[in-house]
Amino acid sequence: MNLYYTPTSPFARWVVVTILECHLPKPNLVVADPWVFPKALVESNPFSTVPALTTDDNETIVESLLIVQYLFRASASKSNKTKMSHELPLLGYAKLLLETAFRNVSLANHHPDHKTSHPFIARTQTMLTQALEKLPQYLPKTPLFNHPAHLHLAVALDYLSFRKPMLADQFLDEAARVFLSPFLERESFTKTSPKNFGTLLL
Ligand SMILES: N[C@@H](CCC(=O)N[C@@H](CS)C(=O)NCC(=O)O)C(=O)O
Repeated sequence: MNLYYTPTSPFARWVVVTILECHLPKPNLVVADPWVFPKALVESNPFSTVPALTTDDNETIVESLLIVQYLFRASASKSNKTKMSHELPLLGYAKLLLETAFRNVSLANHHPDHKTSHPFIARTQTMLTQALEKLPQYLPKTPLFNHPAHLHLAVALDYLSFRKPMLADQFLDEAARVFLSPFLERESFTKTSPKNFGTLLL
């Protein structure tokens, strides 16, 4: 199996920390910059997005949630008790928090200075503010490292802290920081930081 990814992709990061923390089957990691339509990636995924997983049956699975779901199903370990269906509301919240932050950052970064601001920049900023106001409702009391939804929330909050520091300062209170900090100390997180992810071997 090959997992196409970029070292800065928070979606790929979630897939890989979940593989490490939940002891899922380990694909080969293949760096592919989706923005330049690399041939190998486009042959498998015509949308040229990462993460994308090619299986041993030569099928391609795209979308981080589906990749993690596939790897859970493929997991030989019968002792793997974690079920993706647990805490779907939290998983959905964390997923959209990351998707919305990523869209906001991408649009702002690629926005040509001389044009009117894309309406999705303001819209996604509003979405993020509204969603972060509800963070205390979603925040788990105890961080679980082998839990895909907790891992996703931690990846999303770390992405926000890095890419949207003003929003993070405003909304990540003491409880949120207490939740996040033990994840950041895990090997799975340090190995998948943008600085280290490019050289990670699973
Ligand atoms: N919904 C997708 C999001 C994947 C995504 O947007 N990946 C970014 C890299 S972090 C990408 O491939 N961007 C290239 C593009 O959108 O053209 C998932 O969960 O896997």
